[in-house]
Amino acid sequence: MKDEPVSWTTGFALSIFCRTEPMTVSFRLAGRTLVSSLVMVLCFQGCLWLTLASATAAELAANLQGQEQGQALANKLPNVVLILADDLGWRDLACTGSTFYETPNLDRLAAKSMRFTQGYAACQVCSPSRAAIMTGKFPARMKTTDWFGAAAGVEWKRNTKLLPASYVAQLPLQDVTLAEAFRSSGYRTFFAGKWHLGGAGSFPEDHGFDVNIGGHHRGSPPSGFFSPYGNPKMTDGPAGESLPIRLGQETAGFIKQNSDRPFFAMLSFYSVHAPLQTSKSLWEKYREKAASLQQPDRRFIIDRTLQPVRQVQDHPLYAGMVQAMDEAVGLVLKQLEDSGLENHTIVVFTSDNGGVSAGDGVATSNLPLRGGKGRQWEGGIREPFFIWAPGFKQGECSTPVIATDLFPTLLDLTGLQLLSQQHVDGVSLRPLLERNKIADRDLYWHYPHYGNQGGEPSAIIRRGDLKLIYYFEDKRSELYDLNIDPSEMFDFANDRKAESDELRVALLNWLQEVEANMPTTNPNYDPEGWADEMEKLKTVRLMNLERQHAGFLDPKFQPNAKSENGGWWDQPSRSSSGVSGENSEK
Ligand SMILES: [Ca+2]
Repeated sequence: MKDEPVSWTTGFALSIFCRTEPMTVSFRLAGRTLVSSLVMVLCFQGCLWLTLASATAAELAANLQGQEQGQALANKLPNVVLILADDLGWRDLACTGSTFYETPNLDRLAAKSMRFTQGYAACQVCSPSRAAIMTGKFPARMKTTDWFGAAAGVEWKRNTKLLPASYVAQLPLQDVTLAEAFRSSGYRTFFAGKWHLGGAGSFPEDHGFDVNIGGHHRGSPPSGFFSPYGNPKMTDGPAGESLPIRLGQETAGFIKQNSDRPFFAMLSFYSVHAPLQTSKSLWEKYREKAASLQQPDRRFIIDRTLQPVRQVQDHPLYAGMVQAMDEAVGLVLKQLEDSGLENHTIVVFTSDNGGVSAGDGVATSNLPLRGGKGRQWEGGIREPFFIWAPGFKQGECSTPVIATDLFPTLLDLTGLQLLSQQHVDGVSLRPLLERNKIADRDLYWHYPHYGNQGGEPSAIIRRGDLKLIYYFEDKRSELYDLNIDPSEMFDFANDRKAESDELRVALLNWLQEVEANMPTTNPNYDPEGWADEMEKLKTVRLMNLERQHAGFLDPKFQPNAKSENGGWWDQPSRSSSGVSGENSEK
């Protein structure tokens, strides 16, 4: 299996460039996905879970039968731990199909969770997606459609056909957030990590969190992933301390201190967003692993826009970051066990947008999904999406679900009252956790912006297996059937015109209904300049990128933490440094 990334790459690249037999490739990729999925370990633990207010008497009786702790647990509302990764791709975990990254703790969590294989972020970039988790509303409805800080309108300097739409750059204060809902029900609320939902007046503590460690206006760690952090909302640790490990420790500490009262803890990693930084020991580990694989002829392809797309998972710095985050998750899971709360705590894990296959650190590949962070294809929005709810079902669920569902789901699972006026774009997934169905519905995305990773101004509707992407530049549509073509290689927009028209009308009606902001024509657009840029990309830039990324695997690679693509950090006092669990001193 060691050549797997290469063969995926080749198949995908071929299907992009030679559209002769895309279906063959897609089926093959889908088959590989299935095999990967089957590798996921199924292990059932008969966990006690009292669903309190929403459980029927019969269910409650069944749950209590044979459980000694029943009565004690019934006196306390279930806890919730929501773990959110930053920029983690759908295939960035061993349990979701990666053969390069190592994630034993998340694999363990996944094994006892309901794993939603078609779980989505609400946007292909970060702040909108996070706002949707906090409010249960789609970003288009709140006008929070781009990452906070992105240029829009006349501030836009790139040579593009459209000027990106204006957007609201803070989490709306009038919304009742998930944290406020829990706090008003007596929960102690805790936030650690990346916020990126506004500045002063819109910090986590302004939106319902009792405790905020490290959350502020920025979308990446100010001074990187090792202390000193330069984070205005967090004290520094000892020089060289690992940020994800620290956030895991802070979360575990909060759990320990609050084990006798209901809590809602949100661990919102800065990982695995750029800058790409890891310890020397982890870089060495993954460099050797990558070097042992058959080396690809090329790591990147050009898929329509100006950012080359990574096709191979073999970035040693990124792999180190994935491992560090996984170890931090392990600390939290262990604390739940040590505090005797593992059967009384719902744990959710997901990410805010797809893996960065282009732009930024060009860190990973989301194959067999097309594209990555910022882009409108599945690689930009489909995520690992696990819900561990003790007493509910575990296994796999292929019903499409989305981050706005978390708000009503968590209220429902904890027995709190739903706030139907608030989480209007989500539904409770509880029926799916009971192996029942939820009503069919359309899912929508709206990104009237140009992503830094090559994303195009577009909106999306998903209905059943069909996904229509509508492009604002030229009002063109792409129609994909995700059941037979999860890699979005085969555009049916012309062949299945009636369905395409129907979905486009539904999408445009929805955009009108939510009064979505739209991009406008760019009077300064220079088509020749664009063509020149594309030419430069295909020659100089692509070659440089290939050379640079092959260089990460060179045994002579030298750390350079200040370079555009990061470097490793090495703690001077130890030869084997920092973030690895067994090496970690804290
Ligand atoms: Ca992100």
